[in-house]
Amino acid sequence: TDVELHLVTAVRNGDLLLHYQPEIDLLTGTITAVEALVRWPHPTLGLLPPGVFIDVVETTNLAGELGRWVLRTGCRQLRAWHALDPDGPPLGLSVNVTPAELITRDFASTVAGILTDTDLDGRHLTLEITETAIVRDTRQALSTLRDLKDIGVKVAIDDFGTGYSSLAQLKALPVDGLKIDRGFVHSLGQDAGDLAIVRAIVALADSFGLAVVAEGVETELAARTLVDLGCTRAQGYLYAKPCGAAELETMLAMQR
Ligand code: G
Ligand code: G
Ligand code: NA
Repeated sequence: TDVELHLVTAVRNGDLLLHYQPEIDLLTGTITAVEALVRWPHPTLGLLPPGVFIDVVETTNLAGELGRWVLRTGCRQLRAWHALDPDGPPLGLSVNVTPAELITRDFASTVAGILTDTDLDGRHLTLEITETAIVRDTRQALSTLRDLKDIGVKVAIDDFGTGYSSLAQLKALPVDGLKIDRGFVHSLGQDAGDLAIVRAIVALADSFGLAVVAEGVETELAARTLVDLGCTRAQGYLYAKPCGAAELETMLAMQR
């Protein structure tokens, strides 16, 4: 289709844009990391969110190419932000990885190459994976995760609590963190079920030694409840929507 053709060209030429959404330390109110979120500035339809085109990317074999562009662009930007504040606590970057990318054999070496090219230390990078990849090809996913660990990159399971991986799989996975799905977070403090689920996820993360981040925090009540439950890192519209690099840079400057 027309959209597919345009998208292929946009990905090939790098005519895409990254937005960044802050991840907040709830105890200090500071930005500790950002999540890169891709946008497609379409010539006639405007700035398109990934929901509109990520499926096309998966079905047209563009996932690898798009993923490499996002990683390279995000890592280069993060390196530039580190240079602006060399003595401050180093900002982290989270990048979403599609299942197709994660189960590609050379994925970890691709990441290693991008880290070298952009002169970025891997410990500042967190790759957000989904349980889908693990279910689709457990062997290859595990092998890639071990290689990523070797190069010092962190991995978090995104949308945790909505997928199909078992606790047995979680136990065996070399990951560093969990991101609590926003479906459990947006009504937190008003819904007994969500409270029980988030409490259980935080306890699970604690006992596995995993970092835990809540996404989709929209109210002060949800934020307070998270702190009460021991989850002190969060993302959501209450703090900031995804924004362009310049706007994020202004926010970073304000907290220095
Ligand atoms: O920004 P928005 O809410 O439209 O994002 C919708 C979904 O697209 C999110 O679940 C997010 O994980 C995914 N997404 C955003 N940016 C990227 C990206 O760079 N790569 C991949 N694979 N997925 C992304
Ligand atoms: O699942 P993932 O973390 O990749 O999703 C990121 C998407 O979630 C982004 O597209 C972003 O726009 C959206 N998002 C971020 N914060 C909030 C929020 O507080 N509420 C809602 N509804 N969506 C959010
Ligand atoms: Na994500």
